[in-house]
Amino acid sequence: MDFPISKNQFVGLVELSEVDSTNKELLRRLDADTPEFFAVTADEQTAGLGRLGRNWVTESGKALAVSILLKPVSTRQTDWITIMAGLALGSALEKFGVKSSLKWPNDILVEGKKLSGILAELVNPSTVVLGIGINIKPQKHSPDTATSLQELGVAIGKDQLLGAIASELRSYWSELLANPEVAIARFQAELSTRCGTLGTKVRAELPGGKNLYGVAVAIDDTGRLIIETPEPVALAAADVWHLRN
Ligand code: BT5
Repeated sequence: MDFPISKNQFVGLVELSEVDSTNKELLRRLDADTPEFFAVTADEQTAGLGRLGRNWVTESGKALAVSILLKPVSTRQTDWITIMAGLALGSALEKFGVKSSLKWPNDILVEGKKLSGILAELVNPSTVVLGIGINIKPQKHSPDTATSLQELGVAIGKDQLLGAIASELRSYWSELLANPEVAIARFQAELSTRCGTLGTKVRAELPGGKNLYGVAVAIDDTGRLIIETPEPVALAAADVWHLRN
């Protein structure tokens, strides 16, 4: 289904100049009546969140930070939210001529550097806060591994970007709601072109700190990364580094 490229695709959009974290702010505003696709953005995050309590840099006017409420009805949908968001973002960026690559599970890379990160937080089985950060301009405190649209020579306004994300997310999410099994099979096929992790030698750091080395060969139908070490191991959560093949 096609959705108009417009930030009106959000069902209520709160636009703030400064907040600790848009994910946290959405949680504070959440009640039983908050509609799906309610969203919060901010020009600056003073305590932006990455995974595992890590920091996400969002300096004033330099990046897009948006959090969106999703209401999955089955774990099949919940399992796929992060990867689906990565595919939708890749597709939105492509509309502006940006060729990106998804690093499993939540990074959008361009030329090997991180343009965008995704943080999906499960509040309860039917409530997920999906946070997306995209660098628009270089930032003083972001790591050397970061890039931004400006550094890539791409001039996109925040509203344009937000509109494209809203429209692509609606489209991917409506697919996943309508028929999860069909959508997941399609996402798996799309991953073979959009996911730079597949076919790559990786080091995967597991949540306990253990490292695994192997070739990433597939993403299974629950979104886990399969690496051959050489015996296949399925990873539900890890930090992955792409190594030279
Ligand atoms: C992420 O975590 O990549 C998830 C980022 C999600 C941010 C959004 S912004 C809207 C919403 N509200 C929030 O509070 N958060 C979400 P992770 O994979 O753990 O990566 C975090 C790591 O990325 C950090 O430890 C840094 O090394 C690096 N990093 C921090 N800020 C960055 C930036 N602006 N650009 C690129 N890399 C960054």
